[in-house]
Amino acid sequence: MIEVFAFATPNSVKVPIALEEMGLDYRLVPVNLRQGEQKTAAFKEMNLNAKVPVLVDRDPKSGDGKVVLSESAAILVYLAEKSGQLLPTEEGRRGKVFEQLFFHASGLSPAFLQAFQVSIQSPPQPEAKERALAEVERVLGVLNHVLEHHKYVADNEYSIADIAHFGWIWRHQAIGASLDKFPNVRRWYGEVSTRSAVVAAVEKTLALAR
Ligand SMILES: N[C@@H](CCC(=O)N[C@@H](CS)C(=O)NCC(=O)O)C(=O)O
Repeated sequence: MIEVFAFATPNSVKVPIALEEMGLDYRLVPVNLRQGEQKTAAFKEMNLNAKVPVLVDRDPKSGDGKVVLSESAAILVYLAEKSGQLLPTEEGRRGKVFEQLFFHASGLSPAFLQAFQVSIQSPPQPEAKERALAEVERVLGVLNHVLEHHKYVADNEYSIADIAHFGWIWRHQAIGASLDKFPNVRRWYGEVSTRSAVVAAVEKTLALAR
């Protein structure tokens, strides 16, 4: 059984989505960020960086003992390799999935995180908000271009790269962003958000904060 230490957050939701898509058994273990549970010594033993998600696999495909992993993109790659799903083996297509995963980790995710942090600042900082949203729009523009000629973000096959981007784009309204100017992203978002695995994972992830 795989355990996922998570909360109702954009980085957390990626992991149950992948697990639902792959049909792997798992259990979500809530880590209440509002109460600072990610900073406890017990949690930091799993992830010194004190952030969710963390995956614990007591039954890895090879090797002894358990695997404990942080960093949502690394977890997605681990699960794809474990299940043999959502990561193509052909090197060019596999490279494209990694391109999007790295773009996610170094571009889209930091832009959305910055915009989220600015959006909850008190007192409000309109200039900082405008700057942060401009960067969100820039990265959404890049993705819109990618999706102009492809069904999914790494070519025409759904992959872990779609799951990575979905995690943050799922929260676009919360940071005050709109997909209206990005019709290809909107089309992709509508399609991904209605997949049964995504609906189930989102529901279970949101329940962590109830
Ligand atoms: N690069 C990490 C980022 C993880 C991350 O930022 N997690 C947030 C929730 S989405 C968190 O745990 N924040 C709590 C904190 O910073 O104290 C990943 O992709 O997993």
